[in-house]
Amino acid sequence: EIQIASILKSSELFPIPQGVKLSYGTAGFRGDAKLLESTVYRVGILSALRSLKLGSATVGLMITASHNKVSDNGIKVSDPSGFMLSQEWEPFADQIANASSPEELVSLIRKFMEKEEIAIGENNKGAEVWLGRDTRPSGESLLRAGEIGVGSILGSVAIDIGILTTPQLHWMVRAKNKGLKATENDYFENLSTSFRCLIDLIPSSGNDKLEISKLLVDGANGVGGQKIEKLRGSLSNLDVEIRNTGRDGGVLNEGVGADFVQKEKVLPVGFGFKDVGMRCASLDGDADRLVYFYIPSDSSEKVELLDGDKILSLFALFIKEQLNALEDDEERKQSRLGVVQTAYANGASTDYLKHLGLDVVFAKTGVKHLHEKAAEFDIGIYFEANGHGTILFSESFLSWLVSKQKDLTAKGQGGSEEHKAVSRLMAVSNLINQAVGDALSGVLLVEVILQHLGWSIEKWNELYKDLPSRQIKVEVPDRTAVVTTSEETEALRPMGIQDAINSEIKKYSRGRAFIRPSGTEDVVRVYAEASTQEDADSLANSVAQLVK
Ligand code: NG1
Ligand code: ZN
Repeated sequence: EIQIASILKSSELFPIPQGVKLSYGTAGFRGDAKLLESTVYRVGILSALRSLKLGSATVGLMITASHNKVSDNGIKVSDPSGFMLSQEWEPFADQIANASSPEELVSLIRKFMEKEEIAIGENNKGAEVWLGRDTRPSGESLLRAGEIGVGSILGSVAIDIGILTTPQLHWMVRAKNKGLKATENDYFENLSTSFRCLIDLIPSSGNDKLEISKLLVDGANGVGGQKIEKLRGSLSNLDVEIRNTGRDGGVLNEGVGADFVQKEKVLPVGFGFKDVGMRCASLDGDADRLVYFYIPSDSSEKVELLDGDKILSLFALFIKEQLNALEDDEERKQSRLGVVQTAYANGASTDYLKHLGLDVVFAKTGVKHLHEKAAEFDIGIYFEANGHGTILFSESFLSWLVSKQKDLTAKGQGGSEEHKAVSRLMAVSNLINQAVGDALSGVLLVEVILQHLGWSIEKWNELYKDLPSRQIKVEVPDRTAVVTTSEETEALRPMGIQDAINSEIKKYSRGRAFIRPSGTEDVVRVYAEASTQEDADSLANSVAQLVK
């Protein structure tokens, strides 16, 4: 009863805004920051309960709206594993976020605790929640609301771990629960050490082929550029210039950032003709997405985009090369590596990956879905076209690598190609964030692979040629009117719309198109591709007309 009094009292501070329906969506709650205090407070409560449910393991709360506009904000939960909140808890998140009064809130919490058998008492250790935020000005007061939510569950501790990228928070939560060193400095040290290790393993011939040219980074005026600045000093073999750090008056995600560059296919602010031929990377507002681009010498300020699919392809190629160097059962070797994409993946990338002989699996939009499928492989690489992705290594495969390395060393084969391949795979597993997609670790892995292969960005881009594509956002009165199949490639509702889409698709060579309601914005998304840009544009436009 003390517990209930405590929630009743604190929830009075955070009245729910009228007339908004909140949903956990593709990546947590998002919306106008001014309307989110009650939501963040309530997710604070949820995160404390999550920690209690899992034996007081540390849970993470990240306050960010990623690539959305600066006046928006959002909140998502990191499970103790560092992965996204278990989807089983999402309905509870939706319920409490929408509870219309303190009494309803308390009753929902009570019922849920009973069902989940969560007890608060002297015999239990309290909950522990780490809260991080991006650079949005609304982040600080929202973080306070989250702390009060956590604190309303008796015996809980809320720890403010400051301004971070989303992947840093997930990494730190994961490390903490594994009993590893888990500060931001540990994160940086882990990145620079494993990067160094991969650099040292570059075959000497690869090394001389490419003079290490400067990398230009678009920081989206957000947290990512600032963190690379901190990391830069401890990296050798990488020369980075960071633009759009947010300190020169630029606005977060406005005309900058990975989402802008990928969706609009134009240069971010601060990049222009002077940068022709330079290797450029763009991060999103919370640095969990990464795309590359360059301006070809034959055009004026046209952008050549290397999206998540191309990053995935580069990673797959490199990993496959290492697997090939292992003395391993041939069949096992083939089945160890799998890749996961979504319906937004460019058709040409899927063809390329299949051509490499890889197992390509499709998942619904949203990394929680991709992650799940990637975890089924010894090495699972997942990427959304927008640049969010990572490489997961299974625990059993990692132990296999460790014993392999020991064996080879014992046999005096420490300098063999196989030993090097094993060491590279282990270094990749340390470098690339095992919790979520991470633009910082992604940049480092792309850079070291390019150096390893002696490739320029143009050469990398030639792996395959993207099919022309177009994305459009359509504002509609009610986006939930669009219901898709579980694969998201066919619309079940409104009735008849899929037939109409199909007859548009038929008009184009290599035509493909689909619609789905966004889980993070109040729009319906249209995706189309075809053999020419004009066709892709025209297909997208006619499908958009059907949606309106
Ligand atoms: P929605 O708004 O549900 O399409 C967008 C991205 C997702 C994912 C989430 C989370 C596209 C088409 N969609 O989701 O892939 O990254 O945001 O940030 O890029
Ligand atoms: Zn993001």
